[in-house]
Amino acid sequence: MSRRVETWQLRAKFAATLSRLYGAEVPAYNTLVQVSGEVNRELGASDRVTAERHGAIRVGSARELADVADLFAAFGMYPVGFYDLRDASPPVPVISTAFRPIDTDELARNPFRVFTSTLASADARFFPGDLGARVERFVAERQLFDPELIAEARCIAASGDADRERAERFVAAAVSAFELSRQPIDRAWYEELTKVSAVAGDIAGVRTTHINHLTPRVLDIDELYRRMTALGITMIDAIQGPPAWHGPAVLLRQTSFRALAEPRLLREADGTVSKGSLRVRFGEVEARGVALTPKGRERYDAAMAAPDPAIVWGDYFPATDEEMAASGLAYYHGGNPSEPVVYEDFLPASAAGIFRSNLDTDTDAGQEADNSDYSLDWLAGQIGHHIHDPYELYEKVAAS
Ligand code: OOG
Ligand code: NI
Repeated sequence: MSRRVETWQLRAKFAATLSRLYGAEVPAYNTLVQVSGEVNRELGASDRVTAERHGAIRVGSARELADVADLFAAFGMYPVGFYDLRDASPPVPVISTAFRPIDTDELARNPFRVFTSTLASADARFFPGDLGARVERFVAERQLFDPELIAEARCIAASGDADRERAERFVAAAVSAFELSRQPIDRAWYEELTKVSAVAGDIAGVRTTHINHLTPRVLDIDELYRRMTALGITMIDAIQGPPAWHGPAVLLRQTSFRALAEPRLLREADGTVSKGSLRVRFGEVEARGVALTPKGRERYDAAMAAPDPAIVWGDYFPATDEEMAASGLAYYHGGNPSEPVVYEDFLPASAAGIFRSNLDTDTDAGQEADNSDYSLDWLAGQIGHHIHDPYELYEKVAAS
C-alpha cells in the first residue's frame, strides 16, 4: 500500500521542484540561494528558514486568478491580503494577493508563499481606448492551466492528501504550468503593451505564465548584499523596507538583483520568427522580522515617511522585544517576547519597489478616469475564495 502524501508535503515538494526549475532557468538564482545558505549556516538558522522561499507570479484576469486559487488550495495555500499597487508612486497596474499557509502548524512545516498579481486591465488610466478590451480578449482566449490540472487540484484539496504516485504527477504538472515558454511571442503586441507598462507586456503579451522570481530567506540581508556585490552580481541600489538597526527586526526587508536577459523567440508581422531576448526575471532575497499589530504598522508607516527613516527609527520603535510586546506594537506567541510571530506577508511599497527596480521605464496613470471597481471584496467574489485578513491570522497565531 502506498503511503499518503499530506498537504504540507505536497507544498514542500512544490516549492522544492519550482526552485529546481527556476535554478535551471535563471542560474544566478542558484548563487543567491547558495550565498543565503552560507550566511544562514554561519548564523545557525533553522531548517525552516533555510528551506523558506516565496515566489511571484502574474496573471491577466480574475478568471486566471481563480484557477491559481484552486491550484494553490491543493497545497494548503490560501489568499491573504489585498495589495493595490496602482496606489504606489509611480504606480504598477496590478492588484495582488499572497497565497500562503495560514495555520501555525502548517507555517512551521513549510511556509511557502506566492505573491500573485493580476493585471488591472479594466483601469482606463493605464489601458485607454480599446486597449483594455483587446487585452481582455487576448487573455480570455489563452489557457494558462489545463482544466484537468485544476480539476485534480480541487479533488486533492477536498481529500487533503494524495497517494504517492498521484502526488508526484500532480506536483510535476503544477510546476510545468510555470515553466518559461519557448513559443514565439508576437513582437508588435508585446511592444504595444510594454509601452503602457513592462509588466503589462510580461503578463498579457504572451500566452503562458511563468515564475517571475523565487526568493530565499536570509538572516542577515546586509551581509548577503555585501557578499553578492563582492561576487560581481549587480544588486538594486537599496534594501527595501525598514532600515537596519540594533533593535528588533520588523516586517520584511528585501533586495534583488537586476533582471537578466533571457533568450526568447519573437514573431514579426510577416510571420518570420527571430531570436531576441527579454529582461523580466530576477532574483530576490529577504529577511523577515516580527509581525506588527495595526498600532505597530501605523508607527512603521509614520517612520517610513521620514526623509531618512534610519535616523528617526528609535523615535518610533523601542529597542527590545519586551518593550515591543508591552506596548502592543508586535505579535508574540502567547505574549512571550522571546517568541516573535514571524511576518508572513508583503509590503505594498516594497512590492512596487521590487517591480519597478526591474523595469526600464515607469508607468504613468493617463488622463482617463478609473471606472474599474477593483477591491478585496470584488476579487474574493471573482475567485470564489475568502481572502484572509492578515491581522486576524496573526491574532490567532499569537494566541495559539
Ligand atoms: C512581484 C513583486 C513583489 C515582493 O516580494 O514584494 C514581490 C512581482 O514582481 O511580480 O515579489
Ligand atoms: Ni518577491
